[in-house]
Amino acid sequence: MKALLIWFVLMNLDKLLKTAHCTETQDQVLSITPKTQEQVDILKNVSTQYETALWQPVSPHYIKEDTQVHLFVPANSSETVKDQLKRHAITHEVLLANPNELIEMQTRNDSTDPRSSSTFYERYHSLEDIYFWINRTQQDNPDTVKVILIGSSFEKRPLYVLKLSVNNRPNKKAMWIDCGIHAREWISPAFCLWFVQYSLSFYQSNKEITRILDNMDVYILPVLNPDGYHYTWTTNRMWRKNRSTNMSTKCVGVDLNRNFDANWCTEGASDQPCSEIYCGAFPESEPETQAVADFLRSHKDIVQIYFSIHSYSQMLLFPYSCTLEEAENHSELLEMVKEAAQKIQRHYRNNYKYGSGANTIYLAPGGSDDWAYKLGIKYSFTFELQDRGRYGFLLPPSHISKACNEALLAVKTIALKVDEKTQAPTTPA
Ligand code: 9B3
Ligand code: ZN
Ligand code: ZN
Repeated sequence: MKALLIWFVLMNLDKLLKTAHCTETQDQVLSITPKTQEQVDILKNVSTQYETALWQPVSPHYIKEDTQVHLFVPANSSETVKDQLKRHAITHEVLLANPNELIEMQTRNDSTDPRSSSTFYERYHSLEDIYFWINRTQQDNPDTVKVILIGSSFEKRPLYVLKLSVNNRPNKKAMWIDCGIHAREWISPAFCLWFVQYSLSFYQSNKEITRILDNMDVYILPVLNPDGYHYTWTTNRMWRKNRSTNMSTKCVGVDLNRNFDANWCTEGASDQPCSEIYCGAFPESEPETQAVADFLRSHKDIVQIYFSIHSYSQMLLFPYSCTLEEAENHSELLEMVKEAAQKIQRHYRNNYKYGSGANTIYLAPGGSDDWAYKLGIKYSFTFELQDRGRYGFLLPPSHISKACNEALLAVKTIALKVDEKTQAPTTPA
């Protein structure tokens, strides 16, 4: 018996040691709420000086009193960071004790694993898989799906847009949806795939999607930032920006949602290349931004609705984010997101905030929705999908279907409203 026990202990020594040490040696996500201006300043310092990744807010600049900060702390800075917090009597909670386990769960579930029980659309997919899926989707639906190459990324990966078109009615209008502007927001590309699959499956059986597709073409860009997305699969799950490099700095990447020409690089963006909200050298300096902007400029007469999909925090936003001024059709846009949020509440019992970007999250210039709005696309939206911080960017695959269905309901609600408003009246009043 004793021998058996000794044998057991020896066999599991590594595991036992690891568990005993786990609070010191593992990556963690902490939730910290600074109570005083001093604590705010300490926290700003900690998140910039040590190797950490801010989840919320997006940049130290936005850290303020009595508002939760979500901070990813890698194992090697764990001790120093906690020390600093302790020394200034800043309390923290562990939001995620083992983010690595979550990360591993979400990556091994890719289609290379045939044992995976959930369906293709309830898993996250590598960039290679998504390219493969784009190709196959077009081949399987040659009459409705076209693939358009709109440009390429900094690292020369193709930017493919899927065009869904069920008929050739003259003067057809269109809707645009882009996903994956920010690399770590994995639920976003998952939504674009979900939307395409839903549209192809339920055209003719669901009356809302049928009406939408009968009356408009849909352009879908599943991964706006393929270099960043690829990087989150191979190297750093927390990466946000693209992967462009510049002679004048060692820091990599531009925040593509600060690189559009809408009050570019004013308050709410940074001209520092090492910042997570770096606006780039000039508006549309990045090939990804330029490809999207060129495509929308050349289709601005037909595109009526613009959607950009992000995560996390559950918000339905519309212009402006780049100024506190109200958009010309503010009340119309507010009405639409309000209806969408109410429907989500009723169907899925989940709460989404809504409003203009600047009033609802923060003042932020250079975003794609504001730029599209200024271009003349008067129904322009940014969605922040699930969740509200429980898992943050590491939303487990088991939550994909609910998160996507909520967003789908919001897209359908808004698209139908726009369709209704813009139908030429059949009989004059
Ligand atoms: C930011 C801007 Cl600049 C915008 N126009 N609309 C939404 C946002 C929020 C996203 C961001 O880029 O910070 C959330 Se991840
Ligand atoms: Zn984002
Ligand atoms: Zn976000």
